[in-house]
Amino acid sequence: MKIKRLVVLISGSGSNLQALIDQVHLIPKVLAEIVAVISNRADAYGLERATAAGINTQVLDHKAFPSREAFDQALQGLIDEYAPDYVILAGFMRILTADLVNHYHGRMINIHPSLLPDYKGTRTHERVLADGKAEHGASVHFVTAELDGGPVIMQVKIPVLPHDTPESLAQRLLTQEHRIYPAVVKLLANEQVRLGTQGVELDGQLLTQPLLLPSN
Ligand code: NHR
Ligand code: GAR
Repeated sequence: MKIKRLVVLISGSGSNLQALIDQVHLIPKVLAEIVAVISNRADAYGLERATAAGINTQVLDHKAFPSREAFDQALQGLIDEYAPDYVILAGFMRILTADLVNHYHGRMINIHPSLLPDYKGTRTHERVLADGKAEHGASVHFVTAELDGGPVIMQVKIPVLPHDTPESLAQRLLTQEHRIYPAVVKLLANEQVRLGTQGVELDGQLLTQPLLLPSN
């Protein structure tokens, strides 16, 4: 099997990028290489993580473009220079146009900090607490034009604890994000998971519900 080329898009800290560097990038037997990290923000700490790992970095500042369409056209051009097999959103905070998303149909994934389809959008930890939920989690999904609405590949669940704040909940979930995202990228790189016409397939079988990452 050919080594899969991954482009990772970030906007911030890049701790999920770090998990991919540590658990996926050029790890023996995984067959995947992060060929570039692209940020829409020049001050994203994740750029330093990429540089430290010897990975190409690019900054494309959305504020330098007159419209979302213009930014996305430039972004698509930049991504395609690296001829990726998969495009991985890791804390990337810009909504993408349908044209860009469709160009990478079945080849773009995102990690979202909620048990989708619940709590699409932002400030998920705060909203989960406000609603008095007993459980929270993260979802890795194929990206489609519908925001946070694409087919979910895998989820991880955590309990909400009595004294949780949005920050403590976010931190505990992040630890699990760092397990689930590499697990999904490995399944893609090994060609075990794909997006079929009816939904997500694992080893050629249509999933009737998302995979659940075992808790540790
Ligand atoms: N684009 C499409 N078309 N579909 C998805 O499912 C996407 C997407 C782009 C990003 C990540 C997503 C998340 O996991 C993602 C999924 C940013 C916003 C947002 O409101 C919403 C969802 C996600 C990422 N962004 C504001 C905007 O105007 C800017 C917010 C900011 O800069 O802080 O783009 O949650
Ligand atoms: C993660 O919690 C990720 O799930 C979330 O942002 C954080 C990024 O952390 N993503 C979104 O909210 C996408 N809109 P990181 O930069 O340390 O990986």
